[in-house]
Amino acid sequence: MNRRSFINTASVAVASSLAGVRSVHAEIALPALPYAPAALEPHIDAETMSIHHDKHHAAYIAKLTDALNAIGKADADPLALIKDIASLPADQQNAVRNNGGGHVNHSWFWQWMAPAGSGPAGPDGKLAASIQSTFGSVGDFQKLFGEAATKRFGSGWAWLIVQNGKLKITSTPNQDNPLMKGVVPDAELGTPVLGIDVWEHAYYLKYRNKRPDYIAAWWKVVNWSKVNADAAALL
Ligand code: MN3
Repeated sequence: MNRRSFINTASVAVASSLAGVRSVHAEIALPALPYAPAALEPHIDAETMSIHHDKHHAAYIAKLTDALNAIGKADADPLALIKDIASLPADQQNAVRNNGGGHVNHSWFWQWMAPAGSGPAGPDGKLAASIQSTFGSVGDFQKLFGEAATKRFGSGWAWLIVQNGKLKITSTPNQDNPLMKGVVPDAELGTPVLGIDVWEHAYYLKYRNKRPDYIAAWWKVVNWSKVNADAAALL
């Protein structure tokens, strides 16, 4: 390398490192699991939790980061972006929808679970009252929610949402969620207070093709203390 090309190379390196400092580059952090990967055993196995969190969730974050950098929205709140996908450049809408949804949905999902026996065993307070008036009983609610989760064809989620102060069970494909206006039908928009991931990566290692068995076991690790509090604030 002659002196001129060395200087040019060095200048480019300095300029690009300064640009890196000046611009806001998206670096969305993978939220830590709020418990050890084995803490939900035997209902959800440690290997599934580790792969699901460390590999799948991390992959959504990496792809979301690329998409946000591509549209110059590195410092945007992913939750705010996925509420208004239509406002984004057309060529990045799918990437933000899939990976922004993936990031947001999984960030919630880890918190909606907790080690069995570590908190309340079911709905209480305002949530319990609203479940009773809306669905009849907790058992009726769980049956309907489980049906929504079982019937979701392919990959997706079932949700308990609060819509205008009322509970509703919905389901979405892929990584869509009930806050995605313009993606989800208006009648199914609302704030999720509980959701279950029914992608095969959430259960296949332990439950194989038996999605209903996974759903039945998952109820044992629902974090009712969070769900009760979040629902009470919206009902
Ligand atoms: Mn998943």
